[in-house]
Amino acid sequence: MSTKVNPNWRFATLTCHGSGGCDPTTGALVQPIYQTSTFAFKNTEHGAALFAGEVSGYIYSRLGNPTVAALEKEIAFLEKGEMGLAFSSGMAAISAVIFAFCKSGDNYVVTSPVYGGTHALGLKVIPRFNIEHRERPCYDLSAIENAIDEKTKFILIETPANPTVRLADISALVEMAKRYSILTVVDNTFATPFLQNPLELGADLVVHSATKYIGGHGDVVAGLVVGRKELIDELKLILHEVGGAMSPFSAYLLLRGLKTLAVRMERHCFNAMKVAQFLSYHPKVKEVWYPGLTCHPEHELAKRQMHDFGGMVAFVLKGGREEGKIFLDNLQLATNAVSLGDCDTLIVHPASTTHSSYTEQELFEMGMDPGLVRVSVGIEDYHDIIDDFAQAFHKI
Ligand code: LCS
Repeated sequence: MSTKVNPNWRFATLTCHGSGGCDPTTGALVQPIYQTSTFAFKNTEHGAALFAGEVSGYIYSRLGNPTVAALEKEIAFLEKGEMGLAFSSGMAAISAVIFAFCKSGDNYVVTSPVYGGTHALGLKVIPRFNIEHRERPCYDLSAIENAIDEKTKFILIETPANPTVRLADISALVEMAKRYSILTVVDNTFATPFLQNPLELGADLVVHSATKYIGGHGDVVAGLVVGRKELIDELKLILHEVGGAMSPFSAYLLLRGLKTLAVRMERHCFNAMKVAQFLSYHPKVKEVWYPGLTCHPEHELAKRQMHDFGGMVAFVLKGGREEGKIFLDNLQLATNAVSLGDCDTLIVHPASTTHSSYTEQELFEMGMDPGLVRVSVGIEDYHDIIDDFAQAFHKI
């Protein structure tokens, strides 16, 4: 990391150089891994002062760790927010947001579709605390507004949405939330700060499953949140007392991943467009969902809200779920696995895996064909991805 940062540098330069500074103890350019659970006090008085918050410093790695703090600084820098906070997973980050801002009797509104884990958390766990999760279609502003009442604390916006890649209008939802004096929280996992900066559009918090594009190499499970200090302080209380802290090694891997975020995202976007175009002309394909295609219902919004269209593509085969199964089982390059944002192409059938917490009726209500196949297009040579798809289509 360079010690000087020019604010006029473009995103790719900023990801490489980071927010400036190096390890204060050694000058190491790459953030060292402080693999320790605890930190020695200078004396009893120092320990008491640290606990009382009278002096700053590290106490215990659930409460803070230098490697993790370096990552929190970087993600806040790239998301253009005041502070970042790291969690052990994206779900730990999302659940902390709910517990930080809702109490018994409150509710929050969620744009639908949403990652199946967020849906399951809202339907199976959150109601035990008498908190209500209200899912409404991401493209239906009046349905979202009608779900807001005096007990609503925030709107959770996942855009582009997992798995159909539909979009929600962040600016319109921010404007709506401000009218009701509630918060907006954007799950920026699919887009990353390379493609959109929700905080610049007025959102209060950004959350990430950093497991995905931020890490980028499929070797870490992690979550991140960015926002104003007063909101991050509320989240810290939950993180510190409930747990769900990120490990120093995960933070190191994510810092490493961030350095190549821009180049990886450029290639993901380029390849995804090629794959989406190939699929849209294929005679065995019924529908393709990719924000970069003019037929996508939110294509115009995508052009306005995002710098490019992302690496995620979804499609439905004419032969539905049965043909989808044959297709998936015959792929050689693409791996049939959950998760996304890795260097290599991953492909999955959401209705039976990532979104199996949705009933058939719920899938129907959110306009998702049960046969939908989701592709996390990797950074391989796109010709090889397309050739692999072509040979698997031949097996149907
Ligand atoms: N938000 C989004 C948009 C996600 O896609 C996921 C995970 C999460 C939050 C949760 O993050 P985690 O706790 O896993 O870090 N999505 C997954 C998926 O589509 N397949 O496997 C996990």
